[in-house]
Amino acid sequence: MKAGLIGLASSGRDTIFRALTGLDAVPGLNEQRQGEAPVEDPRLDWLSSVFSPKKHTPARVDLHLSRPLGQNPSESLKLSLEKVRDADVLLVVLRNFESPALEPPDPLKEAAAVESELLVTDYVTVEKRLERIAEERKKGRKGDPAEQELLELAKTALEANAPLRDEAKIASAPQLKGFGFLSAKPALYIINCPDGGDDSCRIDSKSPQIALRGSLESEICRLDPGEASEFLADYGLSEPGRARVVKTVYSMMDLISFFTAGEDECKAWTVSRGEDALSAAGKIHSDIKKGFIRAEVVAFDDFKACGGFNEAKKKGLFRLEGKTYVVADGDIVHFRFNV
Ligand SMILES: Nc1nc2c(ncn2[C@@H]2O[C@H](COP(=O)(O)OP(=O)(O)OP(=O)(O)O)[C@@H](O)[C@H]2O)c(=O)[nH]1
Ligand SMILES: [Mg+2]
Repeated sequence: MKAGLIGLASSGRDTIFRALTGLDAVPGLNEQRQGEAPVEDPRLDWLSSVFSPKKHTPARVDLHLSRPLGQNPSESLKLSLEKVRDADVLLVVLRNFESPALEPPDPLKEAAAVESELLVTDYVTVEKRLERIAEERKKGRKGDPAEQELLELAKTALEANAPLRDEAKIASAPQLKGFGFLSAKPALYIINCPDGGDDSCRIDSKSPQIALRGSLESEICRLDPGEASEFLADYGLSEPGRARVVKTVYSMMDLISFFTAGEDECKAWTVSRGEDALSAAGKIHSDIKKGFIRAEVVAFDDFKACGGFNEAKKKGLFRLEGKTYVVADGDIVHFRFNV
């Protein structure tokens, strides 16, 4: 799962990047940066407490921080958004704190400015491609009529300022996937609130949104778990903003986790709801997919109730499943394969 972190200049993109990944963004450097936000999961923690593995590996959301939008239009279109073209979801940072040199915060207006950058970028892409198709046609090459029709639909939507994510037929069309249309990606607004104020701000938008205190959250991210929970309690927070963001991304994208567990490693893996065992095997290694024989599966809750593999086996809770088995959230899976 790859998320692109975008926003206008000074919205607090670096701060939110730090709050989500624990990594410092280099001050003043507008370079694109990458990091990972771990998917905290008490089930995986429990598995590790049982197996005491050499490695404990949570699932993660990969994060790509883009350059700020809206500075120099021609540059921003080309450079700012290039690295997020293949993102599955966009995290859009909106400033909601006062800053001496800047206008008073207006997250709704900022959301509209970002959206309009996405629409313009997509419009340029659509126009270029349609021009290309027209040229090819003059040369007698026919091309794919379905692609052209979809592009015309996209153009009409964009002209009416409608993001492509609202146009189900376009957003999911395989013919258009390669273009990486930005306004077709689901967006999560992160409203970056001041430390002293409250974090109950909401904007009027169809897209999901999370208000958090970015600076505070970027401090929480640096603390060890004990200190962090004290800190959270002091500020009346039930969990770190990072966990809220990751959970929301999981639910927006309809993602679930399954586990592999043993003395070497306890690890959580991300799959889409509805994905089958063969595809899940491919997430781990292409050889496991290629040589797939069976998946041994036990549901986390059953496993926990038994306290271990042996007991779960005795009780017959391990199921042998085939390639088309639909993986469930919390499954503990052992793949048998042969290469
Ligand atoms: N009060 C307050 N200030 C913040 C917050 N987040 C960022 N800032 C301040 O706003 C300024 C910009 O924050 P950055 O995180 O660097 O924002 P950015 O979007 O990466 O900025 P540029 O890369 O310079 O466009 C810095 O001076 C931060 O200290 C916040 O949540 N609350
Ligand atoms: Mg920055």
